[in-house]
Amino acid sequence: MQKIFVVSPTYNERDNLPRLAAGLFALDNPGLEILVVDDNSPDGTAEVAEELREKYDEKVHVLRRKGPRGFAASYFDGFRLAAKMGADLIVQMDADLSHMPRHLAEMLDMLNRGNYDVVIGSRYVSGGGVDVDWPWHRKFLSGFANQVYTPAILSIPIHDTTSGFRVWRTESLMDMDIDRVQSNGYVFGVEMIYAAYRMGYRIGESPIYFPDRQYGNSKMSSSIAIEAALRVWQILFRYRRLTPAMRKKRFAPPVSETGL
Ligand SMILES: Nc1nc2c(ncn2[C@@H]2O[C@H](COP(=O)(O)OP(=O)(O)OP(=O)(O)O)[C@@H](O)[C@H]2O)c(=O)[nH]1
Ligand SMILES: [Mg+2]
Repeated sequence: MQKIFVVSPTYNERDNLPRLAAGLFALDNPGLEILVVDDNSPDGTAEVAEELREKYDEKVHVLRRKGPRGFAASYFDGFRLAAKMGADLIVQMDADLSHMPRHLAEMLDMLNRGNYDVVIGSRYVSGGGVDVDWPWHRKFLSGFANQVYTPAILSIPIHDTTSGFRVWRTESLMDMDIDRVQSNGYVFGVEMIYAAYRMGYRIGESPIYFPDRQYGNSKMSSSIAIEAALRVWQILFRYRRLTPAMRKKRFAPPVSETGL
C-alpha cells in the first residue's frame, strides 16, 4: 500500500477544511492521510482539524506553526514532516477547494503509470480549465503568465508552472534539497518546478478544473502577483546551471567519509 500524505497549509479555512477532508476520504484510497499545516489561524482552523482527526480515525494530522506566518514555509515544514512520517508520495494541495479532491485520483494514476517524479494538476492542458466566472482580464493574465511569460523566460515545456496542486514522489522531493529553495511567496512553486526540470525530473501534467473558492478569503493580491512575475527572472539566474548531477543524493559524502 502506498502511503500518501496530502500536505495542506491553512490560514482561516475552518469552513473549507471539513469539505476538503470529506472529498479526499471519499476517494477511498486506504493509504491516504492529511497533514494540515496551520499558521495559528484566528478562526480556529486548527481546532477544526483536531476534530477531523477524531472523526477520521487519526488519519488527519495537525502541525501548528508558531512565529511569523508563511505560505511556502508552511509547505516546506509539511513536506519534511510527511517525509519523516514515511510518506511514499506527497501531495501539495491548497485547502480552499480550488484544488478539487476528485482530480487527485487521476493525478496519482498518472504518476504511478508514467513513473513520473512529479505530476502537476494543470489548468492549461487539454481538458483543464479555470473558473468559468473569472472576468476576462483574470483569465488573460493567468493564461499569459503560465503559457507565454514563464515558459518563454525559463524555456520550459510546462503548461501550468504556477499551479500549486502537485503530487511528488517523496524521494524525488527530498533529493531536490528543499532547503535550497529561497522564495517564500507563492512563486516558490515556480522555483521548485524549474529546479526539478533542470535536474532532469520526469514531470507530468494532468488536467484539472480550477474553481474559485466558495468560502473564506483569498490571501492573494495584485502586488504578490507582480512580485512573482519579477521573481521568475531571479529563478532563471539562480538555477540555469543546475544539472541532474546536482541532485542532493550526489552531494552526499561517500560512505567511507561518513565514519560509519
Ligand atoms: N499555513 C499558511 N497557509 C496559508 C497562508 N497563506 C495562504 N495559506 C493557505 O494556502 C492556500 C492558498 O491560499 P489562497 O488564499 O487561496 O491563495 P491562492 O490560492 O494563491 O489565491 P486565489 O487564487 O485567490 O485562491 C489556502 O489553503 C490558504 O489557507 C499562510 O500564510 N500560512
Ligand atoms: Mg486559492
